[in-house]
Amino acid sequence: MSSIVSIAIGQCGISIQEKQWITLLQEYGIDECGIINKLENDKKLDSYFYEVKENVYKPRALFTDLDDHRINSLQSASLKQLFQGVPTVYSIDGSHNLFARGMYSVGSELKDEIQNQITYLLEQCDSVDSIQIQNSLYGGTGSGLGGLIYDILNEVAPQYITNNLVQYPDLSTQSQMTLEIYNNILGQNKQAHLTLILPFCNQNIQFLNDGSYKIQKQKGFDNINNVISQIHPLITSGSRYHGSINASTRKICTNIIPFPRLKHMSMICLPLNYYKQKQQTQLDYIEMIHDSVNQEYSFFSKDTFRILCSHHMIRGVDIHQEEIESEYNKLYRSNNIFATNWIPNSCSISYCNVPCQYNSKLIFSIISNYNICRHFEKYTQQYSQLFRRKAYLHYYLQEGMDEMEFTEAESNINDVICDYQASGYYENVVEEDNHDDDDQYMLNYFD
Ligand SMILES: Nc1nc2c(ncn2[C@@H]2O[C@H](COP(=O)(O)OP(=O)(O)OP(=O)(O)O)[C@@H](O)[C@H]2O)c(=O)[nH]1
Ligand SMILES: [Mg+2]
Repeated sequence: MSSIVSIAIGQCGISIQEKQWITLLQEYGIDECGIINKLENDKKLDSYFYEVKENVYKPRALFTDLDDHRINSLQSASLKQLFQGVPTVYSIDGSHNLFARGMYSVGSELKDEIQNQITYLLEQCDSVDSIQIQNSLYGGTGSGLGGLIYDILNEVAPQYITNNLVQYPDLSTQSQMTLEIYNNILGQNKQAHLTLILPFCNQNIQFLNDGSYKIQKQKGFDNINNVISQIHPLITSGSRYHGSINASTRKICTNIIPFPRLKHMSMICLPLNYYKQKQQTQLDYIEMIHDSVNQEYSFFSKDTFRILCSHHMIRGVDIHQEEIESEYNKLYRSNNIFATNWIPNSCSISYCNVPCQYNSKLIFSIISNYNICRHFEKYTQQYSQLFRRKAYLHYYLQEGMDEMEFTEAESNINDVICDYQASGYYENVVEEDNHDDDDQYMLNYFD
């Protein structure tokens, strides 16, 4: 049985992962002390958990941070017994919101311990399905310590799938922190060896949740984290459960990554993303199929999708494969969506016959499209403005960073943008102009 190792980095990563373990406990029927209540045959327990003694399970997880605040609260939360003995590696020095402290000065003191813990977790697995990393690229810890951990993984586990569920800045709003622009690009530069990157924006998820951006601050991140916590177990469900046409994590990655650097996906999960808009009883696969390529339901950006390729996982009961395939076929050949036409079967579909605990019918879509490229273009521009004047650079250099790394990061992101453009970005824009004269956005965008 293939196992999944989870690594949480910084406050955002740890908070989301804490919720994810609650989701997984419910899915597997394990209580908060790690004791299994009822063994079900279709549940592959040793994927996310490992058995420490008879019927007692622990998460295959590692929690890391550059301060002890969030890690300490894990020890006092309702899951403290579950997390007892789960490795935590942290410092009390803080990142000061600097990538360089996570990657170099403070991070380097933690490097050996993190490497040992990751190696130990991997050695505990009979075989590894994938390594999951959860963080934000806004902060110094998520980006810097994240970058260090990406490097460690490339050193000790280059053969495994690494997927990074990562919080990206929202395209439509102002920055929260000045230095997030540096942290973000420097952190992304370190993602070169990861297999799959799954970005989400808090604002978009909150909007899907209750139709308002504003409520987020009052409510904290609980709602958002609840939604995100359900995503990772879905990606691996093809590896964990029976399906008539099943797709393991590796199979999905192979189909949706036509070029090594184009690995940033948009995700849609229905009915999760409908939230209160639609009742469970109203759900039908045909309508969900159409919404599964609608950017309005995306976790990342609501900009028009220009689809390079996609994978749709249908999970549940009453699946009529032929009907679903024919509907996707019609959709991808229609003028209703912008899909690349030079990849003959750009839409792959898999079926998992074990429904998830919340929904009897579910479609989880991973879509490779050009929205991330817009984000890169906007952010590199801001980054270059700061870097040209060497603003804030001294903080990073004091922590042992070389100025060359700033230049290299800028150049690497520009290479990714070029790869997106070479894969048909402009062609899609021309197509759209023919279809929709009112959409001035892209015309202005390239002026
Ligand atoms: N969805 C979600 N986002 C969060 C959460 N906590 C923080 N964030 C977002 O993550 C970004 C900051 O990242 P943090 O994880 O707090 O920072 P960090 O990685 O710990 O880095 P430093 O604290 O700067 O060392 C901000 O954009 C927050 O809005 C959370 O629990 N859930
Ligand atoms: Mg923090």
